[in-house]
Parts: sequence; C-alpha cells; structure tokens
Amino acid sequence: MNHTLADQQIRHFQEEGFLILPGMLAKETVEQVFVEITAAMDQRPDIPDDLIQYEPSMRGKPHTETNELHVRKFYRMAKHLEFFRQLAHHPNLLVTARKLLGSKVTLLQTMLLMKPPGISGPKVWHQDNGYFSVSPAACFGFWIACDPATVANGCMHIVPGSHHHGLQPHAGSGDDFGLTEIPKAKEILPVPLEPGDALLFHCELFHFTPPNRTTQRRRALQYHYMASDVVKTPNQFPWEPEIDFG
Ligand SMILES: O=C(O)CCC(=O)C(=O)O
Repeated sequence: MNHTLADQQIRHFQEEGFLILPGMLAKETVEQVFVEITAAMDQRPDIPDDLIQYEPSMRGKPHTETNELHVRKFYRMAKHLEFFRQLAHHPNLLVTARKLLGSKVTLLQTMLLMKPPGISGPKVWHQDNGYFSVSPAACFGFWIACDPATVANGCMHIVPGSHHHGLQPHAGSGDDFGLTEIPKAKEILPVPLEPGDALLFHCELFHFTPPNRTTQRRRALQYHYMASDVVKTPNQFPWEPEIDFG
C-alpha cells in the first residue's frame, strides 16, 4: 500500500500529535527485519559497540545463542546496516515525512525496540525531544510493529494532544530519563498494533511502554525524521543524523 496523508489526517496529527497508519510495511519486509536482526547478532563480537543495548538485568552476563532475547534495543541500524538504511527510503516513510516536514528531511535516529519477553523493563514516560533537544520541534517518529503489539506485551501508550504542552521537565539518566510528572490514567491511550502497522507520533508527545509480561516477542522499529533545518541545543544525549535527504 502506498500511503499519502489526507488533509484530515494532517489535521489529526497537528491536533492530537499522532496517527495510526495500518499497513506501512509489507509482511515480507517485516519478516526480513527478523532475518536482519539475527544476522546482526551473528556478527558479534565484531558488531559496532553502539549498536546493541542489553536489558539491564542481562548486562555483564555471558550471552549465549539465545542472546537476541537479551537485547533491549539496537541503535542506529540505518547507520551501520544496509537493509535498515534502505528502509529509511521506503516511500511510505519518506513521502509521509516530506508531507509533514517539507522537502528537506533528515533521518535523525533509528532503533529496533526488542522488548524481550520475561526480562524487559518499562520504557519510562518521556518526550523524545527531551533526548533530541531540537528546536523547533519539527520532528516525529514512526513506531512500526513487527510482532503483534498488545497491552500485555508492551505496546505504545500515549497521551493524545500532549505535544501542545511543549517540552516538559525530565529527570534520570540513560534510558530511564523521563518525565518528572506521570500522566493520569484517564489521559492515557494504549495503541495496540498488528505487524506492519505504524504509530506516527510527534516528538513532544508523552509516551511509555510497559514491560512485556507475556511469552511472546514484541519487536518494533522506530524511525525518526526531522526537518533538515532544525537546530540541536546541547544536552546530555549526543547524536548524529543517520541520513540527510536534503
Ligand atoms: O519500548 C518501546 O518500544 C518504546 C521505546 C521508546 O519510546 C524510546 O526508546 O524512545
């Protein structure tokens, strides 16, 4: 399916800070994502250090053939791995990015969010721009389900419209850097998705994922695009753009 956003969807994104886009990636592409993850793991220990983040409970432990199930995140796959670099050019992603951000866009960051069953912790409530610090906040992410994403296995939870609050105070370190004020239960919308479906969300939308309490995997891709002319203000999270489409 080739996605072009309708005016009504653009208005929804502006007002609510998110869109649900079914069928962004084909089944075959999602299956190839799984193959590529395993191939990347097989390159250990030659894999670049900044590519893999293990679940905190698994850090410092020996990793066996099941180590893929110990991984919390792959970072910067588009920088290091050709398949994920090519995926950034997928028309469903790039055409949508240009429609929302203008013709000059930059791929700011890519991640594979592995949320392994049994051992994964939550991702605390946060705004991605708390990490990025780009100004203006002309930036958004696609969160694309690769496995079925459910409330029980850790799907995205968001607060619709929260991007209108602007950047809010965050505290904590590393991956636990999060909002100092946790949203109220009645404001929260869980976003279950089928494989290949995407949540597109503004970089200042409040979001969170709970631990995976099931025995099923919950892998997801995250691609963040920004307008090429935004400026990064210094903070504790350094990053370099992965691809410039300018
Ligand atoms: O756990 C997830 O899938 C979401 C992670 C997330 O929002 C992030 O790392 O910025």
